[in-house]
This record gives sequence, structure tokens and C-alpha cells, in this order.
Amino acid sequence: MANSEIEQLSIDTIRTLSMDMVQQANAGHPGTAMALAPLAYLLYGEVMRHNPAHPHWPNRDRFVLSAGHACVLQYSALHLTGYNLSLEELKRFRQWQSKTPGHPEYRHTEGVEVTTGPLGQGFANGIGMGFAERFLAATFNRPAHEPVVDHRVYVICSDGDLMEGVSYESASVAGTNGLGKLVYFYDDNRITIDGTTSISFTEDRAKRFEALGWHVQSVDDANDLASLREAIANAQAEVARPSIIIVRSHIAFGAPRAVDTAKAHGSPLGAEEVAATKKALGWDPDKHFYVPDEVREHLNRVERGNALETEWNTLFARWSEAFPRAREEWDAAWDGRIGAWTLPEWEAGEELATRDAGNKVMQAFKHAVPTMIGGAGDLVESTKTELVGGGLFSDSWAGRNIAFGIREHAMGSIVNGIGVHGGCVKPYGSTFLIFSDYMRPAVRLSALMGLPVVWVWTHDSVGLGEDGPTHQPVETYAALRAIPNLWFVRPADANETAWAWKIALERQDGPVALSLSRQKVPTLDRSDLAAPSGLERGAYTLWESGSSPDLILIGTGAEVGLTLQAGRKLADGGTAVRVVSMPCWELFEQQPADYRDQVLPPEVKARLSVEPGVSLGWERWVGDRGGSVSLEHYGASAPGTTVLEQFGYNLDNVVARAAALLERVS
Ligand SMILES: Cc1ncc(C[n+]2csc(CCOP(=O)(O)OP(=O)(O)O)c2C)c(N)n1
Ligand SMILES: [Mg+2]
Repeated sequence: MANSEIEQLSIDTIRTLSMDMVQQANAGHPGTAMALAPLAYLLYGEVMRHNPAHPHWPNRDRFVLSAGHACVLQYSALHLTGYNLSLEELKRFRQWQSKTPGHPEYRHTEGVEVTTGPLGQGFANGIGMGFAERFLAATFNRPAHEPVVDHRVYVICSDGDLMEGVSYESASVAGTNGLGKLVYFYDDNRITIDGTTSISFTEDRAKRFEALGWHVQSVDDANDLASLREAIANAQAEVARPSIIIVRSHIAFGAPRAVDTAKAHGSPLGAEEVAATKKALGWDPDKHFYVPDEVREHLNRVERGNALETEWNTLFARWSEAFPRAREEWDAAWDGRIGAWTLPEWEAGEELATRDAGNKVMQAFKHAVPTMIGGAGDLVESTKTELVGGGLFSDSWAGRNIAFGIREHAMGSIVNGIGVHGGCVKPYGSTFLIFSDYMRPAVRLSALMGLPVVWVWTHDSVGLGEDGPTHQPVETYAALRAIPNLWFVRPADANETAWAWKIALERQDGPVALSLSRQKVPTLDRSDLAAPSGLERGAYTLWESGSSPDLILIGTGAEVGLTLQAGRKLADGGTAVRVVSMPCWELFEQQPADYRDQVLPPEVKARLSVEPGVSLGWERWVGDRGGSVSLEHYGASAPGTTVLEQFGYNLDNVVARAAALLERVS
């Protein structure tokens, strides 16, 4: 078979498999996969350095299908090139527990590098991968030795990806940082679900990316392999700027009626149109999920992948021998291991904001995690999250501090991309707690993917003061606690902050969010209190007046000090009181029932929570007879101490609320 023939047959196999998957499931997105079959053929078949037999090889090229709805394209390519994804699994597209879910899922299907589907995310994740690649290259490559880190990131994105703001934000970050190992493809099919893009998306995309500092090329026809090859070669040669190739395509290419229609985006073509398409392509319309033997042979990339990996393994072995110390660091980095460090401790009574404590903790562990990188959304002076002495990434690729600019959403998605890349231990992003809303899609995905990343959010209550209600989180704790698999930690004082960072560093299977105060809080005098290590269990009895309490006060974060004061005062008046510090609901939920019952004995019904946010959810801990000193309204602009005082976060009010509760319940 002539080369061009086998190429065409392979491309049409990707096309027909994609169509058949959607038709069989009677759900999914056939059109874009059909149109981009040639691109997938080139990327998986000849461009990317990947190994289907070992998808986790560190120096592989990364691939992101940001237009995750077109996942049948990726599944077809993974199957045909020899990944662990059988034809049976393709037939079970979108079915219960199949390896071919409705959008690509990280750690679910081998070869899928990141979960995509929410448009714009994959675009920004790819940029995070580009950060990781440049940082690890600068950290581990040695002059006069072949590089051990040297790969590209290939991303396919769509109109929707480019319409979403996060793609603009992150593209700007990529341009500013000159991430030259990125090769993006924009599927310019001029169609979205609601029809032609002329009704919703009219700016000049090429000029936009040029203005953002990208290297921009266009290919007029998605079926023109020669032009695609040439553009890809140019993009690879451009190492100082990220590249984007705008590829004009026709959705549902090959389908006589469905081509260029918005309907082909997200509906099965129908049996008749599938048959007509197969006929038009010169295929037998009665054959489904048909893979010609010669295509299977032609596209299998296991041998090539093994050869590429072996070649890298050999140079990696030479490098390891020449630089044994670097090799040790490499192993720790890729295993996500944390070196030895000592938790700083603070003396009783020392007054400092937990954000300042956080800063000191970061300096204490920064050498124990030499490949940790991260930064803030233009608030590093406020969130205090600089790794001092680590350098700025925009100055040098070995710099550990990333200036994300005022782009919280991109920051979140970029940190996720760094996280899935591997090698960079515990990437983090920080801003004010209120602006976690701006990064919520990325935070949710970090939790969904179970990524070991850290979110550091400061200015975590109305106690921030003068900036007023726009800046004061109220519903935010509840909103974040509603995200499954996110640990939201609000430490009480400096010593709890050290423990909060400790669990953040140690957690491997999901994100940890640290909620830190802007305002000073007193370091608790632990001489008659439980140790701050209690934070590891999510909640712990901080202090009690006697062994069987009639009343339990539960405080979080900066309000624990006040809660404790109230508890002592009530005890002085003769009440048997227990004070619980509850920095993290999620960790407490994971404790065995007997521990939970020990901290919050079911028979004690008089329970009062003290936290400057909505009470939503607190009924789980205070019970249906308990109460909450909460905020069911927005904050106000005034000095923080005044705001807290006025809203009832003062000794008299907490004591009065507790006394009233006790009377009502007993
Ligand atoms: C954030 C987000 N909003 C909405 C959707 C639903 N959605 C899926 S694809 C799509 C747009 C399709 O247009 P385009 O991105 O151009 O993809 P094409 O149909 O051309 O493949 C939309 C709105 C989504 N997946 N993510
Ligand atoms: Mg489109």
C-alpha cells in the first residue's frame, strides 16, 4: 500500500471509530473528532515522543485535549497506537465504569494527562505543564550533558476554549514567561453549539495571540498533512515563544449532511448519516468498529515508544552516574517526597497574623522541597507566600516564585497543570480568600483529580477590616467545604499554622486549602491546652473545665482564641465547658467514630460554633439543638476589630449566646 493510502486509511479509521463510538453510545460529540482525525494521526503517529507501553515516562511529550468533548478522538488514537485501551472499551463509550468516560479523566484512562471538559481549563493546564518542564529543565539539566528534561506540550483547543477568559489569562502568562515548549492547535471550525461563531466570537484570534507574545501560524485545511507537518516543525523550532497553529477545519468532515453544522458538535450522526459517511469515505457501511489490519500495524507505536524511552533511560543513567546528588533530588521530586524540616514554634502570647506565621513556616520547609514552585495573584506582599531566596521564574527558569499577575483563575489552572506534570512537589497558588471564587473551577478540578497542590488563602474573614464587604468572605467557608475531597483548614494560631502546612505538604491524594488571617491573633498559651498537633485529626478538645461537659464551644481559625476566653469565663461561672478547636471538617470526618464521639459526645446537646461566616453546614457538628455565632449577611468597612466586635465576635456576646443555648437545651 502506498504511503499516502495507508495514511488516509489510518485517518479514516480514527474518523469511523469516533463516529461509531458516539453512535453506539447514542451520546457524545462526533464532529470535532472527525474533523481533527488528521491532526491526531500526526501527533500520536509521528510528532509526539510517547510510549504507549509506559505512559508515565517522565520525559514524554504531554498531550492535552482541552476540547475534552471531542474525547473519542483521543480514545481512538490511544487505542490504535497501542495504549491499554481495548476495542471493547471503545464500544463501551460513556458506559458505567468503562475506561472511556464522556470527557477525558485523569488517572482513569492511561494516556490521559489531565481531566478536561470544562472549556478553557486544559488550555491553562498545558501552560502549567510548560512551567514544570522549564523549571525542571533548569533545575536538573547540566551543561555539557544531554538534557534529562526536554519535552514539549501539545494542546488541542477549540472556539469555546478561546472564548473562556482563563485561556486569555493563561496565554498572557505563557507569553510573558516565554514558554517556548508549548505547541497549541486551535480548531478554527467557526462553529459552537449555538451555531456560527459570527454571532458570538468575532475578534481576530491570530492578532490576539500575536499581541500576547505567541508565535502564530495558520493552516488553511485540517486535511493538509504537508502544511500541518511544516507548521509543527516551525513551532518546534521556535523555542523562545509559545506557539499556536490555527487550523481551519470543518466539523464532521466526511459526513455528507452533517458537515459544518452545529448539530454535529454534540449529537450522534444517526445510523443513516454514519452509513453515508462511510460510503463517502469508501468504507463498508455495514462494518462497525472496524480497524483494518494494516492500520493496526501502521499505527502501533509501542516499539517506537520503547525505543524512545530506552534512549532516554540510557542518557538518564549516564546523567545519574555523573550527578548522583541531583539524581537523589530527582527521585525525591518525582516521588513527591518531603525532606526533613523542623516546625517553627511560637511562644505563648506572641501576637501575629497566621499569614505571617505561614510565611515563617514556608521558609522553614523550603529547602526540604526544592522543586516546590508557586506564587500569588499579585498579592505576594499580602499573602506572604514568597519562597525567599528562591528567585523569580520570570527572571530565570530555575526561579521558584511565579508572578501570576491578577489572574486567579489562570493561577489555579496553571498550578493544576504543574501538579499533573509531576516532578514539582506541591505547587501552590495564593490570593485573598474572597477571590477563591475567581479560581473555583480550578480548585474543584484539583479536588476531582486528587492533585497534591496547595491553595493559600489569606485575609480570611471580616476581620480583614477596612476593605469592606467586597473583600470579606462570609459564605466562602461553606462554599469551599462543599467541594468534595478539598481539605479546608483554618488554623487557630501560629502553632496550628505550622501543623496545617505540615499536613498540606504530606497529603498525596488531594488539595489542601489554608485559610489564614490578615489580622494578628495571639499565640495560644498551651500550658493548660492540648498541643497544636491535634490539628492532624481535624478537630480536638483544646481545653475543658472538667471531664463531662454540659456545653461545647467549637471555634475555628482566628476565633478560637475568643471561643476559649468565653469558655473560661463560663467555667468561672460554674458551667462545665469544653472548647474544641476545629480547623478542618474534612479531616475530622475521616476520624473513627469513637474519636469523633469523644470530641463531640452525642449526649451533649448544647453546642455552639463560633465562626465569622454563614452557619450553613454547622448543624452537622452542633446538632439540631445547637447554635452558631455566625454571619448571615455581608460585612462592612471599618477597622477589623470594630467589625468583629459589632457583629458579635466579642466575649460578652459569645458568653451570652452560650448561656442562652444552655438554658434552652437543658
Ligand atoms: C466552561 C464550559 N462551558 C460550557 C460547556 C458546554 N460546551 C461544551 S462544548 C461547547 C462549545 C462547543 O464549541 P467549540 O468549543 O467551538 O467546540 P466544537 O463544537 O467546535 O468542537 C460548550 C458550550 C463546557 N464544556 N464548558
Ligand atoms: Mg468550534
